[in-house]
Amino acid sequence: MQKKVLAVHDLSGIGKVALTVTLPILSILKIESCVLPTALLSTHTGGLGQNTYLDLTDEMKKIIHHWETLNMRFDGIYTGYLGNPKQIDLVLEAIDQMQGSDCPIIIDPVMADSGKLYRGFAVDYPEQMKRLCQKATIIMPNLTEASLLLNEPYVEGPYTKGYIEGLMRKLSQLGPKNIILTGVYFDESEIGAASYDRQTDEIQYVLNQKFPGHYFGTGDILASIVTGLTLSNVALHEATKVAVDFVGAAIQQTITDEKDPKFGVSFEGELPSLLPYILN
Ligand code: PXL
Repeated sequence: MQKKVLAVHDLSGIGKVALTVTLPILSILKIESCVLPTALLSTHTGGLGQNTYLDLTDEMKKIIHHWETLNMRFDGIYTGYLGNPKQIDLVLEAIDQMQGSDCPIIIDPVMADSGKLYRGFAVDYPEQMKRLCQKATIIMPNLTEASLLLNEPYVEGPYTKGYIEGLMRKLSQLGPKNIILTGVYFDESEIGAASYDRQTDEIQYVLNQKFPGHYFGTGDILASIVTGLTLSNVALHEATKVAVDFVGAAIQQTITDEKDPKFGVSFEGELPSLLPYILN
């Protein structure tokens, strides 16, 4: 049976973040996406000028209530950019009402990067996001989001293994079984992610060549692949490796294409590399 994921993200028209990367990735893995959009933006909020922003909180409430009448049950719930604390409450309601019997909850606590909250988020937002992370099976913060979830000061890289491992163990104590920490690097040559499984206390690092600059949407691509592969029964550490390698290849392609990374990475040509992971 084909699996069905509830995808809770914004729709940014330009910039290849959120739904515009989530949907193609889940589709190529033969997973059905049911979409609960959080906001409609002209572009992402990260440096493409004065983006428009239509908040969809009230619409989300109506959509959830309609779906409850349809008795919807999902095989996975995957959330990314949520605009405000009210949306966190709505997602908690959706989890409560529509979580299937074997339904991983994958939370990408999108709110900050490079030591700073994204434009538009209040200072108490991380505290609200923590409530959602407590319900998660897998959380996928970057290092800024991890420090905010733990109420710790942001530390600039390069990092030590001791620091990274300490963060992951503390994050798993919030509730999630698995942690994937993104943006991990130990020197200026390589960057990637660390995955942690609380059950085995096992940590894996996947690192690829580090390029200067910021590549928008790569966190969303990573989390979408981990979501899809988890639903395809691929184990955490392998899913993380596939996702990090995919992002590395997409960044390489963006550089080859001489594209401005503010407009997102050239990931489309890499999609067929995910075909072997379709669950039959
Ligand atoms: O890639 C994360 C993301 C998602 N959605 C919106 C964003 C960002 C990052 O800047 O602005 C609207």
